[in-house]
Order: sequence, then C-alpha cells, then structure tokens
Amino acid sequence: MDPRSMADALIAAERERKAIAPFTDADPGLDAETGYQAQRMVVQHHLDRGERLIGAKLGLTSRVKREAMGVHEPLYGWLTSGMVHPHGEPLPLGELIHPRVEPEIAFLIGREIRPPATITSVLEATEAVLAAVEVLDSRYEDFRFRLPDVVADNASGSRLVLGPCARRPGDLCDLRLLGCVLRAQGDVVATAAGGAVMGHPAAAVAWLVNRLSPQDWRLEPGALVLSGGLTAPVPMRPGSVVSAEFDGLGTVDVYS
Ligand code: OOG
Ligand code: MG
Repeated sequence: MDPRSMADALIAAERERKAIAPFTDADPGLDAETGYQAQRMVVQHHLDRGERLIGAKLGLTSRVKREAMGVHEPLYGWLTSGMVHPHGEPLPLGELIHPRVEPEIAFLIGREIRPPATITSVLEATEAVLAAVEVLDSRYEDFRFRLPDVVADNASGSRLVLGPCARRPGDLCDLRLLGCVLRAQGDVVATAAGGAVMGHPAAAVAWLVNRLSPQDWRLEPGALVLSGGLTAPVPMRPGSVVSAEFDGLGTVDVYS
C-alpha cells in the first residue's frame, strides 16, 4: 500500500460516510511510518479545503483505551478547525459513520515546549487546561484496525467539544488526581482520574513534543492538545446523551 492511495481511500470513506476494511488486512506488513505519511495527506486535504491546524491529539495513552482497541502503542494525530463542535449543540449524527465519545483533558499551550520535554516543562508552558469530549469516527468497519491503519486515519479524529472552564494548571488539583465521571443516558458508565493517561496527562503532551522533535510539524503556542481518552469510548446513537464531569473543569455534555 502506498500512502497516497491509503489517504485517498480514507478521504472518500469520510466523504461518503462508508467505512472501509483496514489496510493491514491486505497488507499485514504495513508499518506505522507509512501510516503517518498517509495521515499527513489526510490532514493536508482538510487544510486545502480551508480548515486551519489548531493542535494535536494523542491516542491510546491510557491502558483502558489500548485494551478497548487492541492496539498497544500510543499514537498522535492532528486537530483542524473543522473538528470543533460547539458545546450544547446536538451532534450531527447524519454527517458521521458510527461516532463514539470519550472524555479527555485538553491542554492549551502558551509557550513553545522544547524537546526533551518533561511533565514539568509542559506544565510551565501550559496556558490553560480544559475538559473535553472527543468524538471519534473511525473510517474502518467496526473500529477494527491495527496501529498503521488508525495512524493513517488521523487517529479516528472527527470532532471535539471543549468544556466551559479554562484553568491554569496551578489553580487545579494535581492533574494525576483530577477526577472524571462519565454518564450515558444518566447512568455512570465509567470513572477515571488524569493519571489514567501515562501516569499524568502532561506526560502525554511531553511524549508528543519528543516524538515530533525530528519532524517539521511542531506544537505552536496557541495549540490545543487532547491528551487521550481516559475511559473506554461510548457509542453515540440517536437519542444518546453523554456527560463528562471533571473536577474543577465543569461538565461537557454531548447529545444527538
Ligand atoms: C483511536 C483513537 C484513540 C484516544 O484518545 O485514545 C484516541 C480510536 O480509539 O478509535 O483518540
Ligand atoms: Mg481520543
């Protein structure tokens, strides 16, 4: 598989809302690097259509997510302006294939973070921390993929909803202990703390900075970074109501 044809198939799947088989079914030797080359082309397609790059997302940074997806390494993708979904508006299910939502801790980067990044240097450079719900919509049938596939698919990125409060990290509790209660249809379906993500959500941002350091795509000041799902994702169906309540950061509600 070459990155161009992978990207073209993913772009068509998103446009036509028709999931495809993962590329690794036909090509089990596909590597993650080829996936990242395809990912850049997928993201570039959105930029060419007038969207802006607004930040990055980490994926599979928590054990619960790695186990849920059966992929055992973290990965990254990019956030573009077209992904931002306003808090309080219904999710347009008709534009999506089979969306799932997951609670995340988002970082708004205030200053450049130089590699080698650490939890401390990330926190120093963080302008604000926000609650977020990421809306995933894999372009693969049944969210079935291996690492190179999901990398190419921009880490299943589709939409993101930001919570109501932006707080400086120093004004919050230790982010490892920052709790989250996830409800679906009013029932608690999962609970987590920030430490679910690499022991500390800022460690995920540091991982990204270090991972990107040999490349020409960087995190600019003003970038938003999603540090990765804290819980297993929850499917969004007609009538679904999901809320993610975070200690000190308010509640993000998503409904269809
Ligand atoms: C892959 C994307 C992973 C996260 O936060 O773990 C991700 C998927 O679960 O479809 O965004
Ligand atoms: Mg996510």
